[in-house]
Amino acid sequence: MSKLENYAQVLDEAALGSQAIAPIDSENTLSLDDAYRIQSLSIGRRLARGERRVGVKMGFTSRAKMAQMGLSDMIWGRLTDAMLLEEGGEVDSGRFVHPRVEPEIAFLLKQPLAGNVSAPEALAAVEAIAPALEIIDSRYRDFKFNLPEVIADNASSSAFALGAWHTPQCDFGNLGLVMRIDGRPVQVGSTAALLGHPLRSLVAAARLSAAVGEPLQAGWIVLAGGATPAEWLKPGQHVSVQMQQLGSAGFQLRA
Ligand code: OOG
Ligand code: MG
Repeated sequence: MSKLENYAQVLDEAALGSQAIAPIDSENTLSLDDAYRIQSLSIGRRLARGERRVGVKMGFTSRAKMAQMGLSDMIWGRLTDAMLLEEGGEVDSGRFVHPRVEPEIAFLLKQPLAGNVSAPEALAAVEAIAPALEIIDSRYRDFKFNLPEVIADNASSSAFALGAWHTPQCDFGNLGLVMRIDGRPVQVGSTAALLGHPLRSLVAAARLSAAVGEPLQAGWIVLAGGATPAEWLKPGQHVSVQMQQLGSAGFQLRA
């Protein structure tokens, strides 16, 4: 087994067993290409177990998220069907190491989208948009990592919840949003926090996915990234995000 395959196995097993691991790049020797290769191999293990690829998640597309994690380069990860929570559903806290939650907006594509596309071209490929919550759960101890480490760990992706799909006809470039934990507002923000307009995140997803030979597909979901800092999540808590014009998404973390 190659070194990269070995890291992919370690990360996949950490996710499966909800066990934190030590950093894998403490010597700063992994390149970004190595990191995305590890991510691909690790997701390959999930696909081999029967999970299905359903899209892409973008990370560090807002200043709030970059500042919180101390990294300033956009990253992306691969979404599978096992990460999608049932609408308004419950999820077992045992599935996570140390989960955090952040408010996002999701795109559902009706056409493939690849390469250097303009914002209007990206919009033309969108079937629907929905408010979303992402549960991120770094497999690294203390939720601490450098850029190659978080990329290798599939950008901390763990689970996501979606609200109802809406037509993308409305102007969604600056929709106010409130994230609540047990009814208490914990983060307030706007979709404008995502690169000035969340469509720019979709444009970036189209370019980055095509660059590794996995162009965005019709039917795929793209998560545009956290619009505010993430909040720690405790067993028993209920989380919701309410977005102007788009309604809400939510889930309960089962104790
Ligand atoms: C990395 C994942 C970043 C986002 O939306 O910015 C991300 C992390 O914060 O652990 O999902
Ligand atoms: Mg996110």
